[in-house]
Amino acid sequence: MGPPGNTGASGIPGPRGQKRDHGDNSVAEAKLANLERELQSLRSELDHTKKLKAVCAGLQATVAAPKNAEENKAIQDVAKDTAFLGITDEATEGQFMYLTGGRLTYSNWKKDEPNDHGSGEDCVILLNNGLWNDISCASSFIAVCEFPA
Ligand SMILES: [Ca+2]
Ligand SMILES: [Ca+2]
Repeated sequence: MGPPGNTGASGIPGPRGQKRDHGDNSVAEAKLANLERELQSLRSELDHTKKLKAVCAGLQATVAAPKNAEENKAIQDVAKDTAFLGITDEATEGQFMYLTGGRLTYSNWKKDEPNDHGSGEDCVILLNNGLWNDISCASSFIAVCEFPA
């Protein structure tokens, strides 16, 4: 076998990139600031639903979510007060799902609810009268935990 060949010559350097225009970046910066703010509010909303889940998860249970009128009444009787249900539309606005997954199979909305009022309402409470209202996940209410039978 012969000796190894010579190293090839290095290639011609590519053309210099065009100098960037130091024009107006303030529009992009403002957009970025807006996005950051939006992200922050989304994150805090997410934290609240996570907390809601965590309330019962620590007890190997889930936040109660009625699947029929009977269960709705049962939760109402246990709670004796306005209480969070294990239901949210945080993933897709207007499409309420159980915290445990799956689309709602039963609902008992108050008239004109859910209305996603104000800056958004992605959690659900059971009112004293048994009807439901969507509210901000940052609100404070009790939650009823449901233990697997
Ligand atoms: Ca909503
Ligand atoms: Ca509402």
